[in-house]
Amino acid sequence: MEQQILEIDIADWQVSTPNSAWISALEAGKVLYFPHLSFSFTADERRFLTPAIRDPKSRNISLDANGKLKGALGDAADQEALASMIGRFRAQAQQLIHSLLPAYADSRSELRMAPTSYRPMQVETRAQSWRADDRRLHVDAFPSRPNYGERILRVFANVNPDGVPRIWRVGEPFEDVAQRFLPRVKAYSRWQAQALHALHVTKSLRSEYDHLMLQLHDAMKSDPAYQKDGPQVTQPFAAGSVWVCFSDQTPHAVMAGQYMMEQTLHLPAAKQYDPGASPLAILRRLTGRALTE
Ligand code: AKG
Repeated sequence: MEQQILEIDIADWQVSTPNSAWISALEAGKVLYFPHLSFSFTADERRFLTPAIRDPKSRNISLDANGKLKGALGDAADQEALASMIGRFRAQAQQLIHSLLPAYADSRSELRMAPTSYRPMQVETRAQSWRADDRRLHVDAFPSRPNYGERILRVFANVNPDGVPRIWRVGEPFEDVAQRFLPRVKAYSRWQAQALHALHVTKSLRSEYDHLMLQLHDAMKSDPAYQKDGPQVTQPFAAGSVWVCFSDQTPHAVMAGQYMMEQTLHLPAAKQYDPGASPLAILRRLTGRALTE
């Protein structure tokens, strides 16, 4: 399999010379790995390096667009300090994306930031259903929030204080995934999509694109032979490193690690450097249908 990880040796969140080879690699579904770029905790923030800071009722700790912190325990001062730490990561992740991908920044009003998350839990001990289990190779797809082909761009930082890497598996190019699984997926049913919307299972009508992405997500995760023997590489992301990928395109699975910061950004596929490289364009080509009507 072609190399799926591209290492970039910079140590500053502001990229001084954006590079078109990096941009095409990212849009081709590769992971950009910055082994020497890190998010730092202040001495005071080191007290947040414990899973006990998370409210057990929430999966993650997150900071929403209005600066509201969710999912954390602690008094008002703790919560404020934690929000400020997560906000600093958000600003740095945004700076990286804006300087690495200047055309995305030009359409800044269309680059929409999702809540920023801090994940202090250990990956290996998480118990989940197969569908929610991110230790299985998958592409991201949202069951309740149809996105009509909008891209899911994510910035991850391993902030482990003890040098423990975050270990991912990274799979084959999206087009190969689609060619492999499309023949097995259930056909789209518009009336079913309408029923899901009427029942508020989905926040808007699930498009055929969203249906196919969910089917690919489930088909990958529920296939043990693919999980074990499908084309893939194991990639440890070092403590004190950052990586970026389009998680709706790059098959990924997390196998081990603890303490991560994460920022998701959404971008219309039409605003990419090469919209033809997007999952929407690939699926349209392979099915011969518009998928978002
Ligand atoms: C996902 O959020 O889709 C993941 O696979 C999680 C990645 C991670 O926890 O490192």
